[in-house]
Formats: sequence, C-alpha cells, structure tokens
Amino acid sequence: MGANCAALQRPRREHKMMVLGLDNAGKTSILLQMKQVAVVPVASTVGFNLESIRCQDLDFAVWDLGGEAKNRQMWRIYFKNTISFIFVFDSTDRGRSVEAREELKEVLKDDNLRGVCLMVLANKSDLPEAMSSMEVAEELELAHITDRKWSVQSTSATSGQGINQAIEWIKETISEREYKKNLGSSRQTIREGSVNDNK
Ligand SMILES: Nc1nc2c(ncn2[C@@H]2O[C@H](COP(=O)(O)OP(=O)(O)OP(=O)(O)O)[C@@H](O)[C@H]2O)c(=O)[nH]1
Ligand SMILES: [Mg+2]
Repeated sequence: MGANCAALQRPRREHKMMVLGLDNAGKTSILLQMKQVAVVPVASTVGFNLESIRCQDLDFAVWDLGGEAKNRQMWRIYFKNTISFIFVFDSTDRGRSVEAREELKEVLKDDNLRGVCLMVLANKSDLPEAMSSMEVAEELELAHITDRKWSVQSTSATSGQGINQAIEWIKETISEREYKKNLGSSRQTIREGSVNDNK
C-alpha cells in the first residue's frame, strides 16, 4: 500500500515541506515511500535529502533533514518559506519521547514556521510495541499546541500504511490556509487537532 505520489518530471509551483524528527525515526524511509521507490535500509542522513515529489495533484519540495543531535542545530537555516511540516516520531522509542517533545517544542517556536500546519507521524506502527497515535499525542503534549492546525497519523514507512492519509490532511489544510489568506483572515487563532490511528 504505497503512497499515491510520484517523483516529478517538470516542477510546477512547489510547496516546501519539512520532514523533521529524531534520528532513526524513519524520515528518509517516509521520503522513499512518498517517492514510491523501494524502502531499503539507508544510512543515517548527514545534512539533508531534497526531493521534488507530486502527491495527490500537489507538487512538494520535500526536505528530509538528518535527525542526529549534531544535525538538529542546523535545521533552522532551512525553514524559510515552509508551507507544511511533518514531525516523524518512532512510536517504539519510549525512552526518547521527552527528547522528541523538547525538540518539537523548540521547532514550533521558530518564526519561519509560525502558523505552519503540523503533521505528526506516529511511525513504525507495524511493530507490536508501537504506541497508538493517541499515546503519541500525549507523549508529545500536542494538546498544548494552539497556534496552528495539527494532526497525528499512525504510519508504517515500511508498508506505506497511513502515508496517503497524512498527505491528504496536509493537502486539505494548506488549501484551506491559502484560501483564508486570500480572504485576509489568516491571523485568527486556530485551536484544532486530530488523532488518527489505523490500528
Ligand atoms: N519496522 C519499521 N521500521 C522502520 C520504519 N520506518 C523506518 N524504519 C527503520 O528505522 C531505521 C531508521 O530509518 P531512517 O528512515 O533511516 O530514519 P531517519 O529518521 O531518516 O534517521 P536519520 O537520517 O538518522 O535522521 C531503518 O532501519 C528503517 O528501515 C517503519 O515504519 N517500520
Ligand atoms: Mg534519514
């Protein structure tokens, strides 16, 4: 069940999408699923991977940033003009949920991501010890986020499960935001989140 996306031949207007999260969360594997190429074990990302991908009729420039602590210090230099952002969480990694939460909180403070919608992927949901998306929402304290739309979706980067739903939500949310911007009403406070489990 791969994502309904494809590598782009000729880019049209691209929506800049950031893919963030701790090392080993599955960011590069998610990117490979979005590209619809075989998800094979890859080395930890140093710096970033950048791909142009067409997903559900939208063109995305997808930035997959390395998640090791030394790479995280560099994340912010790439944030300008981001339209959506994905935070990938390894749902089996209970030991690092506080670290992930703190990293996410720091990222949310960035001016270049102000109001940008947040899709949290509760990844590795294929593994028996994985937390549910509700548990992930609690671990990351997503209910405290009141300045943007957010959602959490359980995914498996190995099977592709949940990725289409995540892209669907992003697509709807950015279309809505652009529509509101055109109406000049984008400054209103948004208090809205959703949790989606495929289990
Ligand atoms: N079972 C399972 N394994 C996964 C899943 N997603 C990723 N993995 C595995 O987790 C490991 C790390 O995946 P990556 O995609 O390299 O993780 P990353 O977030 O890009 O890591 P960094 O580049 O270090 O930031 C690899 O061994 C993947 O095969 C998943 O959904 N299920
Ligand atoms: Mg990687």
